[in-house]
Amino acid sequence: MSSPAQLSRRTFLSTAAAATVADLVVGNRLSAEESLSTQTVTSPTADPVRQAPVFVSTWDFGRVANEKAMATLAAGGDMLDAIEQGIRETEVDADNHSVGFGGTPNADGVVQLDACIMNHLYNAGSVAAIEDILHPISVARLVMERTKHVMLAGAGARKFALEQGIEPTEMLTEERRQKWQQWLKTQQEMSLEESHDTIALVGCGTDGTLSGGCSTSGWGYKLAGRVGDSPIIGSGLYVDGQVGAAGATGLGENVMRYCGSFQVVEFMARGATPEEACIETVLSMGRKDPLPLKDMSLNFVAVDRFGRYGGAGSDAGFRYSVTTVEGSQSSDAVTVQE
Ligand code: SD4
Repeated sequence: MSSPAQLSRRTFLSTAAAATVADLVVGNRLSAEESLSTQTVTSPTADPVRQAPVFVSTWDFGRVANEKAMATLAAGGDMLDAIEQGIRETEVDADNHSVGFGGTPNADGVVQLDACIMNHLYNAGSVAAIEDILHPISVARLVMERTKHVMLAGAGARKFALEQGIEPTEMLTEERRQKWQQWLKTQQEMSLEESHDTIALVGCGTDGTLSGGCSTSGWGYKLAGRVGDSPIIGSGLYVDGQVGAAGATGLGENVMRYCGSFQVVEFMARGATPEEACIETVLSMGRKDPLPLKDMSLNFVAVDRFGRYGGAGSDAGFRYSVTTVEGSQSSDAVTVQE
């Protein structure tokens, strides 16, 4: 079997038909002429110089999480500490209505949270539909480190967290409770934009160590017990310590049917850059699914073991944040549409 280094030198052949891809990629940083459709994407003949540490996360607010992750690393934490501490920042932000405290509740008015974490050694922990817990990402880590399981759900996940000494917290804010009561009158489905603030945070450490995490309150006013892509290893997050890491935001029902983040990492394993891998994953899902891409809400961020990073999604407004030792920036991801 080829080593990852050999794999990275392989020629990466886009599987898409040329015309189709040219029609679909309308990214701001990838013109149709440059798109994967019109050329064979050849990965470098030598490994690129590693540019790490780097943290990459979904949306503009991810910047705060990235910077906390970088500070944690600088203070002597490891990559998993960095990811956990970074995501905890988002989880306590009451202004983010799709993650942690202040998250939008389910149809019964209960905030149910999903989160997962994964390291470079294929160890993972996850909690799904957990209630009353301020930091689901930390419980996910405890599942990984202190149990023989990968995933705990619902009442069992909550019980485990309390047994670990975590105090229960009411996660529904008064503001969200009032919104939910208004919603009860119409029960109108939440738009994609309103449900759109999951944090997926992936990073590459100075020595190439990869890790990632994801946390969300999920689709607003979902049915009680609904679990999205975010806590599912391979869907909302995947880390291959020898290749790269990827995370997702968007409509979990669509991401999880295709194991989205796993696909991104697999494209990187075959030589794609992180950005190419995100684009190819969205394209591949779009080709298979009867839904138009514009209605699928599939958005990914990725980093590889060289510290290269990228993002792409089917949502025109999808943005992502990057933090290196030089600073942070948030920018538009490549948009992939029909
Ligand atoms: C979910 N993927 O539960 C999450 C929602 C999301 O930004 O990403 N919001 O389906």
